[in-house]
Amino acid sequence: MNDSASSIDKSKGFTGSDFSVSEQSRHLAIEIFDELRQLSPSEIGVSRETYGPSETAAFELIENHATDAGLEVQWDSAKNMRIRLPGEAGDIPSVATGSHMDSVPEGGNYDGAAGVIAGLIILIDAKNQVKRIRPMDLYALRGEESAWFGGPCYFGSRAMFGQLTENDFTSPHRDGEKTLADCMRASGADVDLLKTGARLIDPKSMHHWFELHIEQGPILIARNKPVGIVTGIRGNHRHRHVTCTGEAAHSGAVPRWLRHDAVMAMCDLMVRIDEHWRVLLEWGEDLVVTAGIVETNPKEHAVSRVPGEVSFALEYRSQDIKTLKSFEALIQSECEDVGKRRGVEFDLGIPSLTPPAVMDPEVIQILRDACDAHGATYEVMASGAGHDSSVFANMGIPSGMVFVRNDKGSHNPHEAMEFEDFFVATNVIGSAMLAAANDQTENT
Ligand code: HGY
Ligand code: MN
Ligand code: MN
Repeated sequence: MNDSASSIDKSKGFTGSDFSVSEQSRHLAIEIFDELRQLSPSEIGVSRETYGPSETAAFELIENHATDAGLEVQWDSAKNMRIRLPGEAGDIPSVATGSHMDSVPEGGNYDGAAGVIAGLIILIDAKNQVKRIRPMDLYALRGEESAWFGGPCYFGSRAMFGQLTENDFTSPHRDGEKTLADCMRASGADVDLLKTGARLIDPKSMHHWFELHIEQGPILIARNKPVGIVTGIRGNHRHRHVTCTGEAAHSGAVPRWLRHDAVMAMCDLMVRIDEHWRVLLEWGEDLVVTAGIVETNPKEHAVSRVPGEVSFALEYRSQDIKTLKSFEALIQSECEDVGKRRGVEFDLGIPSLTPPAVMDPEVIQILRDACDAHGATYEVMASGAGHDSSVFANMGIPSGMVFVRNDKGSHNPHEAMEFEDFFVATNVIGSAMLAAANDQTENT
């Protein structure tokens, strides 16, 4: 990968788009990635549990490096961490970057953490650049993943804006023994304050939001480009615990026409859903559908027993909120039809809804200019994966995201981001932040 740092004449100092990561910070970043990986308790991949001890340990590691570098660290009531250059004026809207520190169970080391480490080395290297009008902040965010509590996500970033609901606080941990509120309290968050819906920051105190994140799909690899600039983020509907209830029966003695087989009914429903998905894609809709968890009851299921019940998770995502809503109606009508034909009953439960988000066109242009300044080829693309940036964008904060090429996908232990690509993307975000930090216009 071409090292774009050498393409910038550093004698000019940092002037807007001339940020480039120092040699020292490149080594520091690689060291921190390795330390983070060592911290994880899981044998396979990394498991930084949302509002769990392993996520807290990761925060403390970042905090130690930030204080060692002379940066100011503050924790909010949701135990998110804000890192800032010392002595920066607190009353001027800041230019912020960051991402989440949690991971899925046995996931990859770069999902989330790459954005925090990029922000840390940007602040460290920006220290010695010419004065900026605006402060620059790094946020390490809690609880972006839905994997530990079933459906809702973006807990830390939503808490910043007072958006957590009772449905969030009572979400059961995947181990079935505790709730999100229990885990937040154990991590030191002030749950009673968060339950009031109080905002932890004023959205107007943030002039721009930038997030560096690995691409979690295969597009940048396929296009052979190190960087992606994100146009929008899909929203999602998540039905964490759909049940289908039929009638258990002897697998040999009961003929097909008298069965109420819950698994067959679920398969019938999924084939219909898949067909609707195929047609909607042909009509040009943006939609992805996944049934990521399927369970018959281990206490009673058997080879020789027609399953009387099955539970499964159902998630669908789109950049268009109308597609999400109409697809939910389609699913409901198919549940009714399959239920009537097979004598079973579906219960879709109450889905957790996460709205789509659009990245700010001006921020997209700043990022494009920064890529050009660094000679970095890039792909303009939508994000199928969800990100905290959608919370900031939907709060009206001009937001942008940069993807880093990453092989082998994500939400698995094989994530394979190249550090050279990471530094190209960090140079782009750093340059864009410095350009924004000297932007005199006020957000409307
Ligand atoms: O699930 C998501 O889209 C994100 O990676 N947490
Ligand atoms: Mn992520
Ligand atoms: Mn993730």
